[in-house]
Amino acid sequence: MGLFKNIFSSEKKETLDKGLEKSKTNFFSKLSKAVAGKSKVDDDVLDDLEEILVTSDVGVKTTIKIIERIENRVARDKYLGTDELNQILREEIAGLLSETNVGEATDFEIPKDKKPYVMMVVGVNGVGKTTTIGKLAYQLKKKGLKVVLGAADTFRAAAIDQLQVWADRVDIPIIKQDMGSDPASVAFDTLQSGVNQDADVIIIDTAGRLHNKVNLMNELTKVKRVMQKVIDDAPHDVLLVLDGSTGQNAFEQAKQFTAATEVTSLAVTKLDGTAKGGVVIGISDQFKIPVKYIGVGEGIEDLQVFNKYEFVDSFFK
Ligand SMILES: Nc1nc2c(ncn2[C@@H]2O[C@H](COP(=O)(O)OP(=O)(O)OP(=O)(O)O)[C@@H](O)[C@H]2O)c(=O)[nH]1
Ligand SMILES: [Mg+2]
Repeated sequence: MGLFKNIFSSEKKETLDKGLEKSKTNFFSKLSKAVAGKSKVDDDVLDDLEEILVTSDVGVKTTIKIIERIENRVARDKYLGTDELNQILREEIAGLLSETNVGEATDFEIPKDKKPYVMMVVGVNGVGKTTTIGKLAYQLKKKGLKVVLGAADTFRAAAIDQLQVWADRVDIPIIKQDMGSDPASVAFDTLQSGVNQDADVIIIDTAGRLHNKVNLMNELTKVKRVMQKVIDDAPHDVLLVLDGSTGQNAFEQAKQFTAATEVTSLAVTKLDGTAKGGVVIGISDQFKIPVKYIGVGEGIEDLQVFNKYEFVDSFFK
């Protein structure tokens, strides 16, 4: 099928295949039970499939759309063998996701017309913001871009240290202040420094935990406003990081954040070691905001540019 052009490096594919292993094992063991002893995709199989998709964290809305597509196909083709079900799922889910085509990247790159390109990374605590920033900075630096980090999560001393560790690992500058200082002030300093250093990309880490949610959202708004004193259209990208291993919780967080603040892209982390990888299918179907990156491990190389076809291909194989 032409949809799955082999444009991906085999190494990337291997990491993805491995990362999705648990999700796949979970899905296919349920699916093989559901089709055991049945040769034809009938109403019972479809009922079971619906339940399996929902319990694999694809989400109810997206599951309904997938089932509808497969029902249409059954009506059209009259006889669909259960042995074809994987292939059909692959095709129909890829088809569904291609309907919400929101500018998909194929490589780590940033728009060239903004320099410095300012990214602000947001999300609740522990989802993988700092780690994602480190991995992303590494990839961008590999592309020859000059990257500067800003430690605007001043809520915990360890948060600043953790970003410092990544800056050292990637060997790039970091702008920071003491714990408890004003995050907006750190962001301001970082943007100024980035402009002075002629940086290509600035990535700002933010706190995921404050005394309450309203505080957090107010702070993010303030950080943005202060950035605009240095670069009037910054931030150019607000990247919301979601922990894929929390399944439906990741959905909820995406809903809440996108309602409270402007988010322009998504990263879904911790897809390795979870059986809830199906959540990415639901998120990329239901949010108008593109999933740009996925985290498939804790290592520096374990961030991938999300490609939905590749993902579906890996998942249903
Ligand atoms: N397995 C796995 N672990 C990850 C991934 N991304 C992040 N982690 C781990 O998740 C934990 C939390 O990551 P952080 O980057 O500190 O998360 P954070 O959002 O910055 O957290 P706060 O600073 O507390 O708000 C760390 O132990 C990371 O190593 C991933 O893709 N896979
Ligand atoms: Mg952090």
